[in-house]
Amino acid sequence: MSFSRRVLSSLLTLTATLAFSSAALAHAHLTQQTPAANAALSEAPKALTLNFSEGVEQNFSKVVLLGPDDQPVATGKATLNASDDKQLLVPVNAPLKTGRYQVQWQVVSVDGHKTKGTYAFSIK
Ligand SMILES: [Cu+2]
Repeated sequence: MSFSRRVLSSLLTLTATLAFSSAALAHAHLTQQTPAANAALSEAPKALTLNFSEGVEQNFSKVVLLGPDDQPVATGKATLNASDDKQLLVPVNAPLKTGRYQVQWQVVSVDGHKTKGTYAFSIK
């Protein structure tokens, strides 16, 4: 490969990498949540709030709360904040006992991409 071909080839690779990472940035990533990840609460939350970097589709978004025994806790359906499509609200119906809880979320952003993740908090 000649020098100019090698330069061209690395430029193409760089362009592809940049294009890929800006597409990845457009996905809905969890930016902030209440209760916060790894929070140790003295009072059980009445709801979970999840904020994303992009708008999400309510009908394709799901949040599961697992209790200290790893069983799902009864929650209401995840709904979008009426004035902010980047925020999902999940009412917690059952009184939560002491222990560690895990939140498993899965969303589809308005651009159609799926993302998911987990975080935990505990009640003292
Ligand atoms: Cu995306």
